[in-house]
Amino acid sequence: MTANTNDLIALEASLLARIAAASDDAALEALRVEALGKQGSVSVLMKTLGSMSPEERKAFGPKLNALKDQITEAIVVKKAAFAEAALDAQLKAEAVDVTLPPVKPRIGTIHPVSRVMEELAQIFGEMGFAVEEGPEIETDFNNFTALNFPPKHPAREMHDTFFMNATDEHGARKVLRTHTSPVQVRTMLKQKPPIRMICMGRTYRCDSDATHTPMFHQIEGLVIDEATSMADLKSVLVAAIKAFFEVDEVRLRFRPHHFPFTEPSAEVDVGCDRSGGQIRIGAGDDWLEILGSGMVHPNVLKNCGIDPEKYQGYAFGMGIDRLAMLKYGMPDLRDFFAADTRWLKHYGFSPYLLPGLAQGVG
Ligand code: 2NL
Repeated sequence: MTANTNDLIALEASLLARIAAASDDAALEALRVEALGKQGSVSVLMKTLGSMSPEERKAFGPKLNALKDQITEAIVVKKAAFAEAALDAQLKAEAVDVTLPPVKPRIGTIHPVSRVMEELAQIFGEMGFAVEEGPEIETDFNNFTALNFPPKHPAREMHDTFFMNATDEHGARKVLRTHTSPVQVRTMLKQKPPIRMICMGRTYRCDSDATHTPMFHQIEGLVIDEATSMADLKSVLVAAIKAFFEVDEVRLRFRPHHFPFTEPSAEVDVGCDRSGGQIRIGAGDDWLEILGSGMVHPNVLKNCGIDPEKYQGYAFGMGIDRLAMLKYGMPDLRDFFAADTRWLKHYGFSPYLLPGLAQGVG
């Protein structure tokens, strides 16, 4: 076979046009094999050089080489263009808009009781109270004896208290704590005054009806110093209740009462409005009992290693579940512990919104 310069020009034009028109890498590779492969159109022409006369070879060889180089180059350039386009497409597909808000994973909601505990920790924390914790299974001493409960006090009865089979080192049966007070006992036993603390958590009583669940939540506060008074107690409670219910004014009414662990003791009512079928704290001229309080009984101080001649203190206790019902309008206490995800979805709080100074506790 012999080829002339016109054949070369035609072959070059045809190959370049097809390379330019190639739609993908595979088409390009097929063209490369067709032109430059062992049996390729350009390779076959190369082989004819051997049978040419020196003059023909001198005229034809460089042109053929130039054609081969040009086709090789065109394929390389086109391949690079394909690679670049592929990278562009990939980058576009994988693009992330870092200015978008984060995708919120579905991790459930914060239970209103947990939320109220966060709010109370925030409120009392700002007033200088430390948050202390203790175990739910307690000794008879920490739950009753240290708190000045006489040995035959009705609260110690089987039908009020959940007794464990386990006993302490004195042979007394352990109990599920009936209030959070043992946390304060523990704190007084391990810490010197001044003490300024709250504790919150689960408490247990053998009681179950529309307004009582066998497990419920309490917050208690304790302040011990050389000079504390019912007036201090009242100012702390007024500030805390205002902050918790997010109202500018509250009225508190102290009614004389009896607790074994305080003397004097008072139950505290908060001013409220009951018109319109719901309770509003702050406004109105009605009263709602919300907490118990008093000056710590000297016997309790003594039992906890604190000198009642030098120190005195005040203490208060509230039910957290009821605080949550009042603030967030849940009508039935039993729903709190039913583990119904629809209730939790409705009344629960976003884990992304925490109570704080800037955003308010509500
Ligand atoms: C209530 C009443 C109260 C206390 C709790 C307390 C703790 C110690 C010493 C003295 Cl260690 N007092 N706590 C005092 C008065 C009342 O709670 O109705 N709670 C729901």
